[in-house]
Amino acid sequence: MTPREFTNWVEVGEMLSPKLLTLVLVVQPGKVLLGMKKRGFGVGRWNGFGGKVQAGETIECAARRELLEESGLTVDALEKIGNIKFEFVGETQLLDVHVFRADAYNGEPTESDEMRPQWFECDKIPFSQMWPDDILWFPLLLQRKKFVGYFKFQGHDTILSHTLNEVEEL
Ligand code: 8OG
Repeated sequence: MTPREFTNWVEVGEMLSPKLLTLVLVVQPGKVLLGMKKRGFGVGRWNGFGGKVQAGETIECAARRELLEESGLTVDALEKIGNIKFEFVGETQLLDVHVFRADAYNGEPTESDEMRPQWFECDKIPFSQMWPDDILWFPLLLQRKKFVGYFKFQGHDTILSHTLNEVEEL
């Protein structure tokens, strides 16, 4: 990114009101748990489990709550693995998604009103039925590499521009 692009990026980012969201990917050797979103934002797409951070809640508490509500699972350790910001042309909200990885879980994946969970082998992840940015950062998550990204969308299917970088710390 050039200094000029960075300045534009900061200016755009500051004009948009941020909305905090969580996303948890449960990973086991050679496979990852995804859920088919049954309603609302991202309906019809496979995704990790997550949602909005509520007032008075930490981001990690929100991640655990949403994981339990949507998949029936609890986890001991949640690893902060990514932070992705999403801008949608014509919309004033900037989605600020905090991505976590969990490698051990308790319970059995259970269908909820919102999600139908299913395990996928890591070489058969259904990227064509996922948000289009996921194919870019999933490999980092699976290799346990931390990352930050910014995606500018036109509608829900087209990425106009993006940045994605590995980082040491989040
Ligand atoms: O509560 P709700 O279901 O609306 O929360 C949206 C969920 O979708 C939340 O977990 C964050 C996640 N999410 C986005 N954009 C993207 C994206 O581009 N890729 C993936 N994998 N998840 C996303 O909001």
